[in-house]
Amino acid sequence: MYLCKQSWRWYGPNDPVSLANIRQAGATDIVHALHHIPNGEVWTVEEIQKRQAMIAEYGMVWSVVESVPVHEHIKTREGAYQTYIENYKQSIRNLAACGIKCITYNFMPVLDWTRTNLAYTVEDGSKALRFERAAFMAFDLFILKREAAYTEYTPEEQARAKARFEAMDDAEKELITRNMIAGLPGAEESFTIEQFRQALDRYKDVDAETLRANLIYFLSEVCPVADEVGAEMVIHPDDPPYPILGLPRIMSTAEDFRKLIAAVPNKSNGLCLCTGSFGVRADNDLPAIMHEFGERVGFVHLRSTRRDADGNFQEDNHLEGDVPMYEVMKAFLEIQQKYQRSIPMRPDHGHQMCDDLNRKSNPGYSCYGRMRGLAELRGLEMGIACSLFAEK
Ligand code: DNO
Repeated sequence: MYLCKQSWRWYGPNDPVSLANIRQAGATDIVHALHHIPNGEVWTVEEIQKRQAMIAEYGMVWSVVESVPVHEHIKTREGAYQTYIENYKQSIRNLAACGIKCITYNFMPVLDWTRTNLAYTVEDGSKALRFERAAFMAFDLFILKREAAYTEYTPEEQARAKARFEAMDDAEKELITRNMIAGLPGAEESFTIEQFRQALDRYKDVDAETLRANLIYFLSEVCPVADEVGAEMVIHPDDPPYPILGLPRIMSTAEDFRKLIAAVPNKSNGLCLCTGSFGVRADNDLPAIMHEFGERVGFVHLRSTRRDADGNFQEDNHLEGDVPMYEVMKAFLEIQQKYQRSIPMRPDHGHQMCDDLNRKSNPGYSCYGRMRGLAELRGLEMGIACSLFAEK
């Protein structure tokens, strides 16, 4: 029987959640990136091997890269983008030569994932990540002061944002600014407000179709290399899965991924199925996405969110919230049997709970919260596997 590879994201030697902790959580595979290498430069075999050795010391294996970041110039197709693409190809070759063949990336302009609140206290006293729409609009209209925002929000939304902004004290304004633009873990960029305005400005002539064409160009360049070395490029969906701050977003739905496959049918053009990101939209049917793209699902992030009618969402415990985790896990097991391979999965994000509340960790990447997530998910997997798939 094919069961998932239980993996865990490790940010490197400075991650407060150590490799020793991860091993005790029961993960066997590590998801990792060379964050110290500037965006756009080649990852050398030597640097890759150094990290592999550290991980091997704890009896685990580095099997997924998250992420080799895509340089902004590739997304806007300007400047030295061709050089960055060549460097990217070389990094793929080097990673594959070291045996690491699953490469995660995203194509979100300027910002990677976005939340307004990184420590929202939930009913049981643990802390969760949250996206509060009124606070987000207040940031956009009255802190960032983006002109075009007035044409994008309805008068009712603007009024809600204004009331929310007026209720903020200086500390809250500062905090939301930091949360929005200082770069969440995994994002390779961080900005001041002025730099952020300039970064947004670089997209003023890049609409969704241009961005999609740029992604397709990038894939048509790198996928043949990935095919050749047996690697897969797995795209992470947009988080949140819709346009924000006037920036286009092109990987938010099944239809978005269909378009990518139609344009670049190469085997290596794969998907990182993140249930938390896709799951924020009620129109994304997660088990159906798992089945439709099964052959191309190279990596899975399991996480749940809870959304409300006002456009807010918060991260929920892994088996609660809007994501139908039983159906997702069942579909996940089904595709692994169908394609006869074990696919890496990581418990994505976790609340801060228990001793997490007394120590610092990367937002979303706590120790106990993720350990609870992994424990629940592996129990769910075993239950479904034993009752439905065990060979009689
Ligand atoms: C957030 C992560 C993302 C993800 C990138 C992939 O927690 O899921 O930062 O790593 O978007 O490129």
